[in-house]
Amino acid sequence: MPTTTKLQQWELRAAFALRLASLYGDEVPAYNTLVDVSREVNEDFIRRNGEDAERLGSVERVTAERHGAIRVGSPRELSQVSRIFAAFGMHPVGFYDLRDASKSSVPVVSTAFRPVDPQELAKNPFRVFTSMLAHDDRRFFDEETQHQLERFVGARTLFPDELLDLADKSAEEGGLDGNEAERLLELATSSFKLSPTPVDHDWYFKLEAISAVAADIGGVPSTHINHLTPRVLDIDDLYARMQARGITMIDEIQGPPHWEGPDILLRQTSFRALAEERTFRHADGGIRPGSLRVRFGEVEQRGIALTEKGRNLYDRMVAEVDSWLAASPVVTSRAEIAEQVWRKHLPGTEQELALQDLAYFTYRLANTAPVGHTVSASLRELVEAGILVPEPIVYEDFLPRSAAGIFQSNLTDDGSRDDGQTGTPYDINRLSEVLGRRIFDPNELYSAQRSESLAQAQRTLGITITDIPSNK
Ligand code: OOG
Ligand code: NI
Repeated sequence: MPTTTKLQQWELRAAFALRLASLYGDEVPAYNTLVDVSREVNEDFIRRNGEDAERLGSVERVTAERHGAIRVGSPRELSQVSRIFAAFGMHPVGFYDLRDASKSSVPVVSTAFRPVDPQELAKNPFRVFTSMLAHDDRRFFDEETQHQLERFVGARTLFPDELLDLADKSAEEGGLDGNEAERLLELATSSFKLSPTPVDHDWYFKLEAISAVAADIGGVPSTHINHLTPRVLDIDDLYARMQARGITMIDEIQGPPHWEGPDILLRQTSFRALAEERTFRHADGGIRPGSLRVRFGEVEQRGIALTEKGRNLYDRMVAEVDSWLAASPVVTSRAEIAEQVWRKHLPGTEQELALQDLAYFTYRLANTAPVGHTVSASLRELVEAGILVPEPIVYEDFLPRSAAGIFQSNLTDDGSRDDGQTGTPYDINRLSEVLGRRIFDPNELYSAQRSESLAQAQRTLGITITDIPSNK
């Protein structure tokens, strides 16, 4: 008889998310307000919308749902962090290059660690947006600064060996027993705690003049959570309630607008970074208090995942909003313009999003499903006849432009960059090499879910569906 029960990866993941939330709530109390208001918003939304409210995720999932953001300084640190997340069943998905997504100086490339299996996502979808400093990118760092960064980051230890060993064991064995699980959680959580070690003043501010993000990563002796983000079902409501409480939010909600049709992708907003006390070590040897503003609170509302075709349409719509706004910046707001652009181009129903292959859905067989004696039918026929019911696949990833907007909205200064220099080439393959494991392509994951459900429908109905979308 086993004396200790083994904790599965999803249980470890749920516990890890909770511990980070309690750590971050202690460090940044405004985060607790955000979580309280998010809960109120969700409860009211569910009261107003009944069952429909759970269309994009169960109440249990959405209430527990968080994403975190962390930043590391080197390929070595990134590969270590990826071993830690693997212990919790979180795998790298997607590549985001924020260096070009922003006019400010944001010298990072990123991926997100998250569960990839739909059942695992349903149990606990905790995900962490993880950025690595591109310290060798000449547009931001000259040779001397690059070497200083390499020395500084190379000399620190973010994650103790004991943590990495336990993490590898959990990844291999699919979880850990009680005592080891506790130790893993303790060590993993404390490696994201804000360090009390004094910050080298001159080094930090040398980096900050180049990029506040670079200073937050390479100017301090350890790493920390940058933000934790609860999920809400109505972000407009959340925004209004936070303002009403006197909390200054960034100017607008990033991503798609509010409109009467289906929610797509991801809408996000945040409150501004708050001043936090830190101690600094000065050139004269003195240690004195000061403050930094780098950490903030963010909130998000998730919509349906778009196919490549849908994503291209999305990008065209965003471009249309931009050019329209540039032509009439004073009279109209981005949100109003976007709402009109959405109405003009995007189908107003989930069913059409599915049938025009703009967004990802799985297909459920209706309880009463007589197909007759046919051997084949099109997806449109089956859906319009009510035989197959499209169920939306929620977008589990991030948007580079919103991410850049979130980074940027919290910078007091644009920093400096020299676009005459050539940037270090990074893409999903190069970052996969750094991680030592393949980064999943989000579209492949969504598309596999759709294909599986359609294959199942064909088997059950005993017919061929003629127009199954084949690509991503
Ligand atoms: C990450 C910013 C990106 C999001 O939600 O898009 C992000 C960071 O500030 O480190 O978290
Ligand atoms: Ni975020």
